[in-house]
Amino acid sequence: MKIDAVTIFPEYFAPAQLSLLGKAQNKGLVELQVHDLRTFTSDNHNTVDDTPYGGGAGMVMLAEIWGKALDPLMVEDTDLIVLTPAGKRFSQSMAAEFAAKSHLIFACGRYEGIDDRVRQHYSSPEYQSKNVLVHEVSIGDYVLGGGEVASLVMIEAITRLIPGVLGNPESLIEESHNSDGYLEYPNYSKPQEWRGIPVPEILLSGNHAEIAKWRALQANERAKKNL
Ligand code: 6GU
Repeated sequence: MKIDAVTIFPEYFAPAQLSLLGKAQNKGLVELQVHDLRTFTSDNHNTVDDTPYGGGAGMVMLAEIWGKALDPLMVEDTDLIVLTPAGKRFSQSMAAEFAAKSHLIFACGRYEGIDDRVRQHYSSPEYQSKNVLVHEVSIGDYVLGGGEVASLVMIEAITRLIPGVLGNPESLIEESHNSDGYLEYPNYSKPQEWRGIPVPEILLSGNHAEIAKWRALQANERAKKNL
């Protein structure tokens, strides 16, 4: 999978070289390229934003600069992901859909966001015929300073679902028992007793059917508690 990220803070993406995602790049499974939006400016101050038409607080990122940055990246079969707190909520099922794609672009907005004509332009029939899809995505109900951290969250969730990225694919199979993709029951490892707290007896029994039943019950209790 090819991933492009466009940002005024390329340094935010340094952690992408670590751990699973770093290894996935070394293995050639993921090719991440980070682009500095300011390199597409042509004025002395490297301006990327201006005041909003209609007035109001904050600044809007300029369509002209974004167009220059995105045009060369918008090849056939591209999903352009525009990060905004007003976007559709990111989820495990969305991660699975993006994991099957060949080319993702993360457009990291700052300030009050990107001039809406950028979204409109790349959603036009000309781009639709090239199988270009534009998505506005948010990672949750809170406001971040920009889309960089949200992009990292999405890239990590998406790339670990690409075949060959996880060292132990069984952890994916195990997760798939839950539609949201995570383990719901409490986990225990060695030692059998820690600070006076024992591991539940059932987990030491070797009775896999009973263990599965116990875990399902625990998962249910936990789900109720965390609603
Ligand atoms: Cl994608 N961007 C910003 N700025 N804030 C957010 C977000 C994105 N998702 C949740 N909060």
